[in-house]
Amino acid sequence: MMAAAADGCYLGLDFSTQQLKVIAVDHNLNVIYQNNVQFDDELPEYKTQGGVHVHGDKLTVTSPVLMWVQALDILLEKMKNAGFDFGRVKALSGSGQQHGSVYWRAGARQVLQNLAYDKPLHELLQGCFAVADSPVWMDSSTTEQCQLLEKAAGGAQGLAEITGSRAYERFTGNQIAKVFKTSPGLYNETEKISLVSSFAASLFLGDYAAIDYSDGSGMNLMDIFAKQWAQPCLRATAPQLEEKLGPLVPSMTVLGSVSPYFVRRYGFSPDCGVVAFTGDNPGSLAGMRLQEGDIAVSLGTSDTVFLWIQDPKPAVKGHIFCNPVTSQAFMALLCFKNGSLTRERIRNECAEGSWEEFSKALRAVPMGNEGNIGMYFDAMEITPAAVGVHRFDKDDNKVEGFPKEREIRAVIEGQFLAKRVHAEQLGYKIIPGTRVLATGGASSNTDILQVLADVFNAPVFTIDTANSACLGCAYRARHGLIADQGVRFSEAVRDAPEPRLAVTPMPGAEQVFVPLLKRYAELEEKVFLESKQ
Ligand code: XUL
Repeated sequence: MMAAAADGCYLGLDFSTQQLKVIAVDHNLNVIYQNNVQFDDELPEYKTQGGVHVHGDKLTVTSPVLMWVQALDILLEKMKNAGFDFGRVKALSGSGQQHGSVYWRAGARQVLQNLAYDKPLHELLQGCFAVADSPVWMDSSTTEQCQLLEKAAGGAQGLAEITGSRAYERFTGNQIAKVFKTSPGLYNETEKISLVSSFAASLFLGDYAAIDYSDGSGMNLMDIFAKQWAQPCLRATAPQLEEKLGPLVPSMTVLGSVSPYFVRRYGFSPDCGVVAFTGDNPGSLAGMRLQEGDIAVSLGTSDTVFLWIQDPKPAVKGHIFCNPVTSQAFMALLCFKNGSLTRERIRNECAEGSWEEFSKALRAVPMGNEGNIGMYFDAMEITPAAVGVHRFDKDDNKVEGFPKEREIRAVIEGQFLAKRVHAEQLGYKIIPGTRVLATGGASSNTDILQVLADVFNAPVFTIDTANSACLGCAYRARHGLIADQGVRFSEAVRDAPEPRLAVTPMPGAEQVFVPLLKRYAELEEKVFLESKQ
């Protein structure tokens, strides 16, 4: 029997590096169920650490694809045993760790279409994968392939202008090129290549699921503006690749209904829709309900920034992806390696290890740090590729050190200036109504958030993103069912919990920081060029 609309619920799954997660939300978007399967603990026979195998060269990193399949068997069994009513699920969607790839052997599609419901998926699909160990995003063994691809696409900037990113080792095209080069036999046995996301969708669909625009943007193979495969990139990667990749679809596409296997084995409704799966970062953007003009800043071991961008300018730093909640916009992802460890080092050296003292110092020195600027790249930074501590006085002269309180303000202002500078270089614009959404460890410190609000001249809200990718995909499942009626994602998730307002910018912040942003950009470029020599 079909569940009444008000009883319906939506599932979001997240096939991430260390675990598989599920969240169910009801019609009002309240979370009604969540569970997970930890790969290392619950599937010890695969002998993974943190969900992966790091190979002898330390550069190659893979995960057994059958482990992911078996994790889904376990998760669904857990849900069944907990009495979860699968018949209520109106639609499901999901996300996968970005960039990872799955190689289906010739004949696998037939197996997917004819799954015997009395057996678990991992038994049925045992012979279906030409490559047993899927390359994942932690792999960095494809430098040679990256160089060849950039050459074929007119250089790093040329490739970024087509695909949204310069060549990165973990990006799928370069991984596929390596499989073709090192194991041409296995490549030729492969009838279909999926991303982790579209592979997971294929399991539910009982057929090959299309790759969505947003996760497809993490491959170095897609023209993100034309939303098609970029032929020069395909040609430079491997033969017959377009056939093996299949079509690209908007991220909100309903791909079909769940396969009869799930109806008979678990009691799903035959009408339960499968909405295209996407990457975990796009999934998080949906979970955070980022809107036009918003920026999300995750303050963790490394700091990550997500942006909603209308008119992107791809660069050799950062990534531009198609936006997962509307085909009319883009998102950008920036990663800063020196995050909380650097903040903690300065706290230990200048504030006796106390966050309270650290906060006091932030309050004691006026915003703008009297024109002093610092860059603290303790480890080789990603954005930009530079290392070392670099301090400048108000006249751009290099200085050896700052007094303790000034050093504390310099590290926080420097980190946030960098985020705004790089965001704007990718085409991000602060607009009236812009919100900065902060998350991660340091987002509990209001004085740090005050600096963030001042540098962006926008209010800062805090959000909990522990499960944002998974939750975002439950929201996307709901939106997918009504997207073709013209309902926007933001309308579909209006009832979801709101982020909490933490701080608003101080009067005069824009006047202080506009000149500093310009100086920071110029000084950082200088540091970057010096580092290259
Ligand atoms: C993004 C990336 C990681 C993975 C993590 O480019 O490589 O964030 O998506 O799962």
